[in-house]
Amino acid sequence: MSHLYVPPDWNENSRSITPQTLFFNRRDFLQAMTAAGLVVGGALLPKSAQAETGWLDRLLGEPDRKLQTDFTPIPGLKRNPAYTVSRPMTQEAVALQYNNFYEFTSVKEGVWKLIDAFQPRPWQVEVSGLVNNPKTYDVDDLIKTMPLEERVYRHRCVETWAMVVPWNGFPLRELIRRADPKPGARFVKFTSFLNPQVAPGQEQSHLPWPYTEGLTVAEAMNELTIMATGVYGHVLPNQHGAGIRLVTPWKYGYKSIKSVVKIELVSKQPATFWNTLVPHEYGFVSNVNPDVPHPRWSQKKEKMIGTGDIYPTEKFNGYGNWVASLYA
Ligand SMILES: Nc1nc2c(c(=O)[nH]1)N[C@H]1C(S)=C(S)[C@@H](COP(=O)(O)O)O[C@H]1N2
Ligand SMILES: [Mo]
Repeated sequence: MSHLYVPPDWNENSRSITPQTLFFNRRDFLQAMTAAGLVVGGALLPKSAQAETGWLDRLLGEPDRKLQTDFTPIPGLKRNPAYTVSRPMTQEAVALQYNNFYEFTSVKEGVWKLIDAFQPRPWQVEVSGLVNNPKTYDVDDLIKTMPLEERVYRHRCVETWAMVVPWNGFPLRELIRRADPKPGARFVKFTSFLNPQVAPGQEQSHLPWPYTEGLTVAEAMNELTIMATGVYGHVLPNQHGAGIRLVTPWKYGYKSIKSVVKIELVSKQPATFWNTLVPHEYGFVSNVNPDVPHPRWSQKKEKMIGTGDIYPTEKFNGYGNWVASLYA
């Protein structure tokens, strides 16, 4: 049985969206990929860095399979009404089948197909560095002890696709307060897992694994910044970055690092995955801004996955009220 999330504000508009098929079909997938010219890999990588091979063979070698949708709802989860989005929610089946997770593949439509070997439980996250109380947490304990809430946020990928999803999790600042930063802490460095045995993309040695990201301490302490332990009313499915991920909705999607194993308070701006790989395309700050084009495309508009609806891109992805003062 599937238990696809039914949003509390489910409206006519989102109900009329036709979800993608819940079944993976190799032939249709390959036809779609070839038609879209996507056989080499994801748009974030410039052509010169697109050296991924092997994903096609892996996909062809596996049987067609059904998308997992039978997630257990989190009881008593409350939506925080302070965060509303004036666009329809993205259908869960759409978000589950269109992911950026380069540890597995650069083909967004193929991530969910390659993710079964990934075991996100038990999942530990270390909070350390320039803090008085370093500690390693078990994610299931965090889910029980942190102020868990649901927040509907926009998500804007630097590639111009966008979605609206209900994350659940807690503000990162709660975790940072518990850690009690020392005076020299100015940045927060995030590190994702490293395990090429389950993540075939990590066999690509020209990429700077593990995936890393960073924020200033002020950005990390902003009330918008959350650590998501779930989405659509349940825990995170593998492809969305289980066991725990960062969500910074005013920044391009690549800042929202998935499957975090370490959060460190540091004194210097940390190196990050995309900035290390292609520094002239992906800066450290990476706030959504329609007036600053990507070197290879405009950022003026964005396309909602699932519906294909096009909207003008907003500065700070529409979250200026919360974050503009950080950059004044
Ligand atoms: N570890 C890791 N985190 C990551 C990525 C990745 O490849 N690896 N991709 C990023 C990008 S580019 C985007 S747009 C979002 C996509 O999140 P979603 O697949 O849950 O929609 O995850 C971000 N976090
Ligand atoms: Mo992205």
